[in-house]
Amino acid sequence: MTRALLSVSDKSGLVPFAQKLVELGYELVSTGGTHKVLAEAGLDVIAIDDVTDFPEMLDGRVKTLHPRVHAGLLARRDLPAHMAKLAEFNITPIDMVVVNLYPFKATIQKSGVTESEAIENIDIGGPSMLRSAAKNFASVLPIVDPSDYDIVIEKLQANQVDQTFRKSLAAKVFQHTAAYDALIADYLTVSEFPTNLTLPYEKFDDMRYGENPHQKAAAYTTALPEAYSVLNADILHGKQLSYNNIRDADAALRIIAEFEETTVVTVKHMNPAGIGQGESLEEAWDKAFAADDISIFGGIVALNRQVDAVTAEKMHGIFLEIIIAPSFTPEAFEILSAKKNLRLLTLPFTQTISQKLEVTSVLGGVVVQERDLIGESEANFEVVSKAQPTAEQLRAMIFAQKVVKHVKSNAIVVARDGQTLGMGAGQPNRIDSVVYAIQKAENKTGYSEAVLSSDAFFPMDDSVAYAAEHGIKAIVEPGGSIKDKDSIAKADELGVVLVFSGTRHFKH
Ligand code: 93A
Repeated sequence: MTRALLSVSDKSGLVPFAQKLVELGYELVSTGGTHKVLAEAGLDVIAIDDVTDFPEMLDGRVKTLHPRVHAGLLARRDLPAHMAKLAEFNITPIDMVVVNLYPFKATIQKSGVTESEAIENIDIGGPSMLRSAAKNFASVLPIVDPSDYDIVIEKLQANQVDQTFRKSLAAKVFQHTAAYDALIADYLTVSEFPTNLTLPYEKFDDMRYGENPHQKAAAYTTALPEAYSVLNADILHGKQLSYNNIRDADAALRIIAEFEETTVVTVKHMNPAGIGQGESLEEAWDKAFAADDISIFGGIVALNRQVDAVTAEKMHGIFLEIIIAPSFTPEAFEILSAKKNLRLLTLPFTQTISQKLEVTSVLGGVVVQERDLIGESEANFEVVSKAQPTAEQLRAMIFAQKVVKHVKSNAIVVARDGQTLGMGAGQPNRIDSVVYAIQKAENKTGYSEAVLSSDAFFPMDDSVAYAAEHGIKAIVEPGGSIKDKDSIAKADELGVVLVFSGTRHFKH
């Protein structure tokens, strides 16, 4: 007779599955709660105590951790010595393990959970049985996921349980127990950069493709989701987000989190295209749009206030991929949802970004760092030129600094208070980014009030010279170059304000 051991915390689908196993000729063995459910459903089921000849003990901490269980799972059926050993100790082989684990994640997500409650929900016996069964997948079926019950029954009925299927179930077990342990490790870890970096991620979605159509892709969320995340957004309208959509929307969320004022951010290819602020959302939109009325096409818009009908009407005229906001008025939703493919996303904007490690892939590994969450403050500014900044220039500098940290280096932002006017992004040479940003900005309304911000220091005085010669009156950069003196001298020679922010904001 074939024997299945069932021990599950999540009892959904258990009874019909067990019934089918019985029909297929399995004899059932089960632990306390699982046994109760099966017996109540009228199934013949052997109690685990009768197998181990030991009572469950230590408040259930030791139920199945017994040689009668683990030898029954681990014995190699192809080795006569192993089978003889089972016979010698009167141990019945176990051919299937159906286990899902104590709900550790759900427990630590409960508000006010104590550490001892969390620890009690670390499953030891369950993963042990799963791992024993998975190691011996050649002869034992390990089933960890209730959504696999149907396929297992189908395969058993059709006599199609082959090695490939067995191996896939075993792989699933080790992925599952590894992720389970990773979350426990994460919960208990105090050191920021542990020797083994275990990141518990869960499949969020398969995607049609990655950055390009020939690249396969999927998205994963952290096991404990972050509320302020594009992966947590409600998609009110439009089709599934693509790989690039997710990254662009993420960039938009990171940028808009800098601002409490009514703000509109547009993003293209992870760089801000235009950012505007205003008394009303409509005014903020007008400024963001005017900041770059061409690049915005096919872009992503984030707004940090409820989208109203007037603003919606204005956005409706433009081809956009995604609009993301805390909410939409019913009129605004009606206007925007007329476009079939436009995604409308909502998300709570009350969240601040928490300090978590950011992981970036390199060939053969990852590098991990803290998020760049340092705030911008006039208190850190040092005026190094003879010319002194006006209050308005200082406000514009803070605004530009908040933007420049989200632009790919070498990053230059030309902005006035509450509106970007031009940007230079990702040029390998800083002066090229300066030239480009000014070119974009210099014919726009408000350029006479504009300041120029740089994400890193100027290695030479050419950036200051170029900016000043093109009408820029105030510049903010971190400082720290051995040639700072040249830049300061150039600023004084040309009569522009130069402020050192003290903080570099590379974004590679
Ligand atoms: O407390 S345990 O770590 N010790 C064990 O020996 C053990 N055996 C099974 N947890 C153990 N289990 C877990 O009990 C299973 O993984 C399953 O999640 C749960 C099922 O318990 P019950 O059948 O009493 O509801």
